[in-house]
Amino acid sequence: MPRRISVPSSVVLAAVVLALVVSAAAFGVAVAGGSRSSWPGGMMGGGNAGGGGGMMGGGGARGGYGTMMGGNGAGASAATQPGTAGFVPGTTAAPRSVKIYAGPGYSFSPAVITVARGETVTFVVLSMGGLVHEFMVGPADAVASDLAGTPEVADIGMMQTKSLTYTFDGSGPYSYACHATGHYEAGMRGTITLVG
Ligand SMILES: [Cu+2]
Repeated sequence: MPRRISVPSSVVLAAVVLALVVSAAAFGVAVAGGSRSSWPGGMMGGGNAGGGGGMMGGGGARGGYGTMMGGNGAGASAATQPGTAGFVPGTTAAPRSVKIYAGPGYSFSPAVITVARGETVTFVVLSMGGLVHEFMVGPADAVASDLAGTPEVADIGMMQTKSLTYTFDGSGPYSYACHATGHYEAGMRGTITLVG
């Protein structure tokens, strides 16, 4: 009967919306906290860069996204981008931290990352939205074909973070992708621009 069906379903819908709002807000806080206390960029930054990132992250999911982009472009350990004066490349002892959003949907943000030839980068991948993602990085042909043995972190669930460290000591080209079923085909991939 319509009445008995419509009332419970609207309650369920409200609960789902509430859960999404709450989790999005919690994620924003987590990003802000992480950039200050545990992520290398925040730790090494101190001062103005670290504080700025934290303030931007406090605004919830959208604020957190701003923090991510700021972290890549103007974060403490990446005050300058590869190929520009003053850039300090990551090493195996002190990898450069690069943050990436997986999702929402079948996309990575950013979709293009610049890396200095030979440097070591720790990719910190956060999954947004309700899909479970993977993150694979390496030579472009291996990534495109999902070649066994190519470095990868898998099962990155909603609001989860997983890290993967990779050294770009080959000739390239390099790329990254998600090979959860159907995701790569839907366009979930990114390009590494090698400089230096
Ligand atoms: Cu995916």
